[in-house]
Amino acid sequence: MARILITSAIPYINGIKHLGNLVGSQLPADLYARYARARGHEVMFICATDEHGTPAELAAAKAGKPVADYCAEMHGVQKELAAGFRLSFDHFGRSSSARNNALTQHFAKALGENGLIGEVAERQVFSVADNRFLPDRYIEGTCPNCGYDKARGDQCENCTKQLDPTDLIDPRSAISGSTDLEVRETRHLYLRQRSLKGEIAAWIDGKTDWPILTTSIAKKWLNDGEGLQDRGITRDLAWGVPVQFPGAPWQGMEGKVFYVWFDAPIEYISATAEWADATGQGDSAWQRWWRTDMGAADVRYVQFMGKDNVPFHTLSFPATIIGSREPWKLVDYIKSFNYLNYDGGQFSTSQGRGVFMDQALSILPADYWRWWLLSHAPENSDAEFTWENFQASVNKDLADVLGNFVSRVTKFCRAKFAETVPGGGAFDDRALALIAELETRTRAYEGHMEAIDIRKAAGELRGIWTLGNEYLQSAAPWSVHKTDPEAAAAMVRLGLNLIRLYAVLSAPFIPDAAARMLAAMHCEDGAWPGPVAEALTALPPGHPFTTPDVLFAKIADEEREDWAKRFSGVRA
Ligand code: B3M
Ligand code: ZN
Repeated sequence: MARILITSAIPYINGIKHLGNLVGSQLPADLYARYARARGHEVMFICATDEHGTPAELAAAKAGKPVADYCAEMHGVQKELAAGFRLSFDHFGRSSSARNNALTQHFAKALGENGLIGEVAERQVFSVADNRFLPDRYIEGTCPNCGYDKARGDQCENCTKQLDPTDLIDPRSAISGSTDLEVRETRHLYLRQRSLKGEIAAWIDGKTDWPILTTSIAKKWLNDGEGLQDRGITRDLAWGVPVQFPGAPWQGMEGKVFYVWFDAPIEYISATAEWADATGQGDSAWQRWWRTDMGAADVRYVQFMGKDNVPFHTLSFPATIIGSREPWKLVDYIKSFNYLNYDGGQFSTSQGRGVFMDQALSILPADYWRWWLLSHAPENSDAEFTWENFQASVNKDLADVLGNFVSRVTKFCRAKFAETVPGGGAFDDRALALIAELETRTRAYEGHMEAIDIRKAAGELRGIWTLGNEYLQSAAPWSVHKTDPEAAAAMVRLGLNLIRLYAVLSAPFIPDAAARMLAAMHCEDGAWPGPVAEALTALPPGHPFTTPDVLFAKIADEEREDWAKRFSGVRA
């Protein structure tokens, strides 16, 4: 038994996430967490909402709410949707928590005392009417390139040209509309990452087992062009972790907060502390996961994230940890993902294009989505969601293969024997061959799950389900029963035990259906199978069961067409 710490990239607070976001971090992290728990490991599975920064401020302003209220509300919404998708976090924290405020300031202080933070004077746009410095995207004006009159200071949305606020014609504050803007000098803290480059490079070089996607992005950022640059870690914003705090090794930083990407990964640690607080435990309960001097040295730490988040987790966050010169746990393995596209284009939060978590659950139960998304996870390249493919996978894998197997075995048994496992007869050669093949495939499935090769694992599981159907088809207990009821009984006994085995093996992918299968088998023993031959004797003759209702309903063509229309863009 090992101890495994699992974190998913923490989703931004500004709105409900789409299925592309979900499959890029939270869902695969959940798959792995469920598997690790099923194998008897001690797991700490952490996620949170990423609540700071300009996007949060902007979204709150748009919703006409104070930012703290907006975040509290959206945290509740995201937490509930996570539960709806059966994401089994030990804790779903908030980066705006008191814990994260304190820990972010703690890290900043340690970095400062280690000489890794410098002050840099910059010239930045100040709005006199708003009495504040404006982040680039808070400045609007006319694009010098295309003439669009609502271009932002960082980029023109119309022609996509990257801009500097000073490029804008007739610039104005996006907050008040005021044109009374001045360029003033302001000081910011910079993290001297360059002086940590050697250490970070050596650490990454040691990670020879990481997925290529992860290491290639890390090395590109480490070595390309000018390589690892010092990085501004403060912003002139009101919402965030204050930079000026008692005991801070700098002065005159009032009104500034840490950059959202500085405090967000620290929230992985803080959320574990929030978990300890919420469960009435002391600091040692979370420190044994994070402090190598407090027991975390033998923890395996695995992170999940989309590819755009990789530089922050391979360079910036490690720079924070390493630079603190304190014994914090560094990540052991980073599983990263490409993008999931939507029906010939991209999922788009701003255009409301694609299926969002709340919408998905309003049309089908979580398991349908979990199965499709995980079995099509964008691991080695970008993947695409199409309604045709979704319909085909669900109808075939879940309804025709798994669901049909469960239904045929239980219904046949009920009709010809009773709603109990029938005794008598012995496994014939066909049954023994099936068991041998299941043994091989179950061990292969474990190997893929261990390696977090999600598509391969899903493929193996699908193969395991198919074996059952093929067996049933060729053994044909319904015709054998006419001449040899004992032989048919042995086949059905094997089939009923297979339902239990399938429930256990499938639970990380489709937890609700798995629970229903176990319940139908009147079985509380969800223990992971050792030798398959042994696992298939768990339900002895005489053991009662209940024939379940349809496990998975097929998706009809009309439904598919209706959904394809409804989710083509612009959310209501
Ligand atoms: N919130 C970006 C994202 O949701 C960012 C991740 C933070 S992980 C510490 O993709
Ligand atoms: Zn433009």
